[in-house]
Amino acid sequence: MTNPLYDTLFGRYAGKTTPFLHLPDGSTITHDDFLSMAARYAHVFRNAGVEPGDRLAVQIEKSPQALAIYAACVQSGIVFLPLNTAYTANEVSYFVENSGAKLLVCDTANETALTPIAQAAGALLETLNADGAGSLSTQAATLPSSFPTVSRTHDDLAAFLYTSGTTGRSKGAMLSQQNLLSNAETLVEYWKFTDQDVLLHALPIFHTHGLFVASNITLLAGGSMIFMGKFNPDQIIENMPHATSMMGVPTFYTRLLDDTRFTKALTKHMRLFISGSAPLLADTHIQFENRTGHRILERYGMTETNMNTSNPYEGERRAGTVGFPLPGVDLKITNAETGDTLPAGEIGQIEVRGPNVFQGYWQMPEKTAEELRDDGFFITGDLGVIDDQGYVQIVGRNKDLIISGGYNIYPKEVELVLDDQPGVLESAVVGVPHPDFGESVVGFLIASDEAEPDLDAINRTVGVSLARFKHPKKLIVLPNLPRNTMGKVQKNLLREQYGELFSRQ
Ligand code: MLC
Ligand code: AMP
Repeated sequence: MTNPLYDTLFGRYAGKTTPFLHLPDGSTITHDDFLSMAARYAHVFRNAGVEPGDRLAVQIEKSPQALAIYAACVQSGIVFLPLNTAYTANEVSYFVENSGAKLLVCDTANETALTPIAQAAGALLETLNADGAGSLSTQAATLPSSFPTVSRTHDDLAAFLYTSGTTGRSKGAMLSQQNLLSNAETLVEYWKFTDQDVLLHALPIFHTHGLFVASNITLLAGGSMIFMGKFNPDQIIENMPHATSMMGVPTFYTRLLDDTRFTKALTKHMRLFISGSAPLLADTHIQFENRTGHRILERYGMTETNMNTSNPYEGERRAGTVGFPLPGVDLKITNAETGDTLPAGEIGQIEVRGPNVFQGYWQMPEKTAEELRDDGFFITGDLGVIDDQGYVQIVGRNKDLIISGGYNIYPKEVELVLDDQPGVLESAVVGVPHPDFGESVVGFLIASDEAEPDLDAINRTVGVSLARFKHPKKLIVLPNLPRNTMGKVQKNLLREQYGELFSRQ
């Protein structure tokens, strides 16, 4: 009986009282405590009739328990489907229904709103709060602290992560055990993680970055994590003396640079700062080095592929680039029209292939075929160029996507909601530079003949449909939208014209 992902990341710690999670209240959870918690949850899931291969959706605040649900799913062969806590009930409804989840775990605060949604989708519902209380823990308390690991192969699915689509419908990216394991193995070696590492973990654990990159690597290396509920500069600064490494989105680093307590002395002992999920401005890279003497190591990844490229650990970490393709990853730059590979120095779409690349989108064969070629190359939708020394630079996106504070927002999804509002004839949503979030969402509205749009009312309605981070930070009514001769809205002109909207005072 083997389960490669469970055995490698979790099972090997059975009986080991080595520290795994250091919590802000000063307590520590050992590897063995963590495995016992996961095993009890695995029993609850089995007793509820959730079978290997079934999906289990989870929308709860970050906590050791939330991470243990991931381990429980891996151990029992269940496909783990974590959801952003910011998603509204409307959004969760789609994910539960689309994935066919057998069970939804939510916070008790959302139980009333989500119970009818789970029922309509034929899913069971259990609760778990950030403090560990809830129906899941109540049942788990009386169950055994070990669970017979379910046998899996490398090709079996381990997780679904939903990514928004250009048409506005989210797609479930299917990730196999091998996708996750191979990437963790590569990164531990590339970034030289060891059992001496203590990682500052302030990222959410419902996305690739905080869940797979940060947690899987730490587990594989045998290190521990200072596990914080969310990014809070006070907590980061207080805990940094006990850490060796940190991972974050660029907003983490710009916020730390804004804090005068973030000094060279504070970071002197640190081994590594890693950034990803959104472009790190070369200026931030340089400021960080001037302040601390450390060069942030920037890497590039995606939900569908885990990590693809990274700046080197030992060689030159070059600002404004995402480094080299990782070992085992093939990367090429192609002509978007013909698919032909372009020579070094030419800009084109980035395609990647390797054991890290996902298995396709759940029940969307056409979407899968559009992005995943028969020969295994995945069309990322990012535009890039490779320089003469092999460094990959991301220069833009071939997809209409906004990345705000590391979260992805597909304009189409927001436009569909805005277009539906009284007084709105049509809308265009674009991302403009923002000093804190990198990019921020702005909604442009064209009034209908009958009425003027009521912006307050629109903001309220948007709040019911869409997660907070997707809301336009500003709505602007225009007499018309700039269009090209084909009638297509020229979003680039809006981005240029409103580029200074959020610039620092
Ligand atoms: C919060 N808000 C955001 C936001 N996060 N708005 C836009 N973009 C975001 N990212 C909203 C809040 O709801 C609030 O709204 C207001 O902005 C201010 O909130 P805040 O308290 O300042 O935000 P905070 O809680 O501090 O969160 C900011 C953040 C967080 C940057 C710390 O967004 C974060 O942890 N981001 C990480 C995302 C991540 O892990 N991405 C990885 C994806 S994986 P209001 O109106 O109520 O005040 C991936 C692949 C790869 O991309 O390569 O890694
Ligand atoms: P997601 O779908 O949330 O996984 O986001 C993946 C997208 O984030 C990629 O397609 C890129 O556009 C972007 N991304 C991730 N890392 C970087 C980076 N280091 N620099 C620029 N963009 C990045």
